[in-house]
Amino acid sequence: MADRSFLSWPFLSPRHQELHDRVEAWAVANISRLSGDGESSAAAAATVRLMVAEMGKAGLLSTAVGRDRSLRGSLDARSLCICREVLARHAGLADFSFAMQGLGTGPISLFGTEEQKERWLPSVARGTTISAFALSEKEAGSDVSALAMRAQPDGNQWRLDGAKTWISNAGIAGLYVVFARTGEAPGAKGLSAFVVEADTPGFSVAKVIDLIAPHPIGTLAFDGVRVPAANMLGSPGDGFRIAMATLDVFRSTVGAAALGFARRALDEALKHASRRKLFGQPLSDLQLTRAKLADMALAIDAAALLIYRAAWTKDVKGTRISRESSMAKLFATEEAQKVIDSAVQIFGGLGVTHGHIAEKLYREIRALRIYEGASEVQKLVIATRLLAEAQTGCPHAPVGQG
Ligand code: COS
Repeated sequence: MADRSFLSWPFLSPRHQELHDRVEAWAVANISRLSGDGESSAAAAATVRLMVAEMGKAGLLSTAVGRDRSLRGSLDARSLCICREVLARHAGLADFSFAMQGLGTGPISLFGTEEQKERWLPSVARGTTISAFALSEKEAGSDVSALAMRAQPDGNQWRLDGAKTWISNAGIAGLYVVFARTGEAPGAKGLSAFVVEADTPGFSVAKVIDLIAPHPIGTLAFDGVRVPAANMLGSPGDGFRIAMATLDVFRSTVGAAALGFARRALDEALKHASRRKLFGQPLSDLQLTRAKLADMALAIDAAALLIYRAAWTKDVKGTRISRESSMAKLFATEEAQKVIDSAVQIFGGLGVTHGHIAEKLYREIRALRIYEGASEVQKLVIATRLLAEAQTGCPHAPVGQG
């Protein structure tokens, strides 16, 4: 049984506890039935389709897209973190299915007009449309301001040309939020965000990418894709800020997914260490094992504190949380990698056996230290905010827009 003590921390309220229990009950009742056996990209895509549909029916996705009535339509970072933590503890693809419905529509939830929200969010919340966040390009993953994809005005439309890669849900998404250069200014200031529906002529999936822990991901091609002006989010030139503010919310939730993986690794390691006999005693009686377990638990609690601090700051203080969410993602993902590695070590040979839970977690966690900003990028964000704060003396000093 995973540790629940964090649910009574002051960052969270009774409605978060209720959400935790609801998601946990859904996960216990449904995840193994929905998880396919195969470990290919195609099998993962089929599983994600199924999971999204079932999560939609169960009402879980309204939290992911900020359509939860009790929250009056806003994204609640603590709820997102709780859902991701619980789902990741059960299965990586369950977390992925939930998270991408949120990230893919995050720019609409945060920056869309009421009309745009009404147009695109309900079907994503119902699980009948899958969404995707299309930012990265071959030469612009970490360096977003180097983005090359173009969008040019064409009458009452925009014409999009170029390619995106490493796009989660490529091929199964019905809508993509796409960032492209509209050229108001050089670098970060010349980008805009558009919603592109998958059946728009000129749009195609050029390649499916196979990962060590498969999930649907690939390369997209845009060849004269025309979208109405009404599909632009915000104003021309707002794209970089929209992308970064969306990532500010979702980066702490990546930390929460890592936390879920780490909690599972610790739970499994505790059970194994108590049962396994070695040198005439349980493995857990060995001091070296105890030291490992203590380090794992410490990393998990520290990560949880950073994650729920970041989420609380967004929800309650409403200030920019670039520093807090980058710290949460950086620490939680890096520490989860170590926690899971320790679990593999405690399991010994079993831990490196294909299909074993520790082996699966070992593959699942790796990508989280890279996507939505690699650990190195998180350090840049933290240092930039620190320097800005040092100059202004204000702990949540805006830098430019923000
Ligand atoms: N909210 C609002 N505005 C923001 C912001 C945020 N979170 N972050 C930056 N901005 C603004 C800045 O204030 C700055 O505005 P001014 O020029 O008016 O001061 C502008 O945007 C440019 O910011 P900055 O100079 O920090 O941009 P850089 O090009 O140096 O980029 C990094 C900074 C590297 C941090 C950014 O490109 C990044 O996060 N990269 C990783 C992207 C990523 O996660 N990729 C994975 C794809 S999604 S799976």
